[in-house]
Amino acid sequence: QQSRAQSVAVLGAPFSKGQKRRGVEHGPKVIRDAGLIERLSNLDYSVHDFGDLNFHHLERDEPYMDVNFPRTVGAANKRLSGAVSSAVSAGHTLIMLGGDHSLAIGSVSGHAQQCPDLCLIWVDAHADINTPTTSPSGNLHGLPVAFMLKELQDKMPDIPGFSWTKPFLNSRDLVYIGLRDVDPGEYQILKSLGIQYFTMRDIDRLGIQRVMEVTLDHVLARKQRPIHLSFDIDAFDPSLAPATGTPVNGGLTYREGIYIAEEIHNTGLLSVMDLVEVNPVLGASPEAVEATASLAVDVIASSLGQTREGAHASMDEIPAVK
Ligand code: B3U
Ligand code: MN
Ligand code: MN
Repeated sequence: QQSRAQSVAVLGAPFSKGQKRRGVEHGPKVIRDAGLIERLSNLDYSVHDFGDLNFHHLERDEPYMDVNFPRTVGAANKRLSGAVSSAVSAGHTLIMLGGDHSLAIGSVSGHAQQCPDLCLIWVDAHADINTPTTSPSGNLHGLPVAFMLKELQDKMPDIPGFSWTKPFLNSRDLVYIGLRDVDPGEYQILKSLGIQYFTMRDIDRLGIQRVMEVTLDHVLARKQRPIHLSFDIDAFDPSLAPATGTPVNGGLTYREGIYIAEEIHNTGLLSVMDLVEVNPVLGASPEAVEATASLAVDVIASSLGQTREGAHASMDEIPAVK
């Protein structure tokens, strides 16, 4: 089961135009500063830090149907999509550091270019499946999943900036974990497409162990396939991850979040992971920012095989008396 890809690549995407609050573009920096690269190197990977992408500033970008910065978000995601696609084709397991969650459009679509049979596990307080018509905010970080789903094709208009991408995912290949703030239109979409999801209430009822069993069974039972894990830090309770744009009370505990990551690692199928929505500007104190960033590092390390029982490859015998 421990089929570990030897090579992990880390790619920063300092981008924030999928929502209105400034600061989330500094996510990659604070997650790196919390020691990400060193932690991954300790896990016996060869770690390739690809640095941060450069996103171009667009002078004019009028809203389209109340959707903000469509061309800016579209161009950034086109770029990210190409970078993710080439990292995956080079054989890396890729960690994408956001940035806001609109970046999943580029990340998942780039991954799908190389792995058309991928499945998607979305860990988030929010479903991020609004269409321009259902969106209450006009923020593109509330829409990324709607761009991906084949079943929503006729509900999505041609948004300027997004002509490069076409829906590629079947709704049965998607599972949500951690939901607790779902808009009316999103609820309608989840129900009418029969999407598998686990709200925080479901986690309370079933326990995280059962939730992961059903999740992995849902996406892997028919076929072993590459996993895309899209992890929004706001899935965690705001007491653990305060430095984020839209915190919602009643989120994942530390242990639930780590357990999700460990179970995904144990499949041996993690191919790309997004870690998004860490916003250092919104932390009430430097400690709040550090706690959030260090939680992000813990989740990434656990997704890549850090265990709570140790298992250090470099020590396979009890050291003898010298
Ligand atoms: N569903 C709301 C709020 C939201 C979505 N994602 C985040 N917040 N982070 C929306 O704006 O679409
Ligand atoms: Mn999200
Ligand atoms: Mn969220």
